[in-house]
Amino acid sequence: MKVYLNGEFVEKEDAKVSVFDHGFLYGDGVFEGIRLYDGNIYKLEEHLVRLEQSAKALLLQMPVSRDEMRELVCESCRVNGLSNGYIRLIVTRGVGSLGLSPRGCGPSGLVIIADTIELFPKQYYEDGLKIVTVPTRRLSAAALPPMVKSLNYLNNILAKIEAQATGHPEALMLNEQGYVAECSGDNVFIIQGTTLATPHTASGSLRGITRDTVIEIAGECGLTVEKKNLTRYDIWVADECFVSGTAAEVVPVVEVDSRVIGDGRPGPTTLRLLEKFKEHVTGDGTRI
Ligand code: PXG
Repeated sequence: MKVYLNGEFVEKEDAKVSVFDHGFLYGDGVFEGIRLYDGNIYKLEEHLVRLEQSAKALLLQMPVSRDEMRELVCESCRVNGLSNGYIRLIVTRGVGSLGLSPRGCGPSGLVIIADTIELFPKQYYEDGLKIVTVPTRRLSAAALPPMVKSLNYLNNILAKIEAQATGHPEALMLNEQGYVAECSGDNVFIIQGTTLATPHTASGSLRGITRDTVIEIAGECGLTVEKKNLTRYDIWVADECFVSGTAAEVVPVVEVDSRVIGDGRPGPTTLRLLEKFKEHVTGDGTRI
């Protein structure tokens, strides 16, 4: 496998970054995770825009233009002979000295990994996830806007550790006000009758690109979409629940905090959305 690293494609074993890169020293950088389906990169443009916006929020200089980035992403898939996979784009502050200041760092580092992806075990898609609310709250937007997809994922990693410590594969995270924000690496949705509800981004969730896709296809399933504050109670008593993300796609949730959701099986509307989601992602995208 070849990895793009600061201007050249190198073998995976040689893809090494400096320990003085502030991406390594401080998590000072941004990233994206993108899917390749049948030779088409799904929503590449949306991912490139979000990457640029994350960088802008951190006053981080993009190392290449949008056009160059698009071409490098496609080239990364081609050189690895991939037609299905997962692309990880990473932009770092670059090499600097010890100390937080980004002054003197640079140029920005760029890494593109195009690899295959290991999904959640198949069983989760068939039987649904059992998740739990964790004590760690989602970072306040006043501390670091949750829409910035930064290299510092400790907030989410702590949540994941707490969920796993209780034997659950995923964590439900609340914001400082106690409303539902998202899961450690996925957005969360509930279905109540013919309404699909998800926390608005101001609640402390990432504006997930898969979330946007789910919202787009919800109309085709006859659902009304609401973005609003959700409480744990709203989730517990929902007819159906699921999570969404680039890596996970759409995964049914059948239990939250020991409360069984619906009849404890993946809900019929969730399964219809999942079907439509699969059709949507495979027929669309940027040809590599
Ligand atoms: N929330 C958070 C905090 C995320 O990190 C999502 C929601 C879903 O967003 P998308 O745009 O993917 O629908 C994410 C997704 C990785 C990796 O290793 C990426 C994510 C999460 C976990 C791991 O590339 N991002």
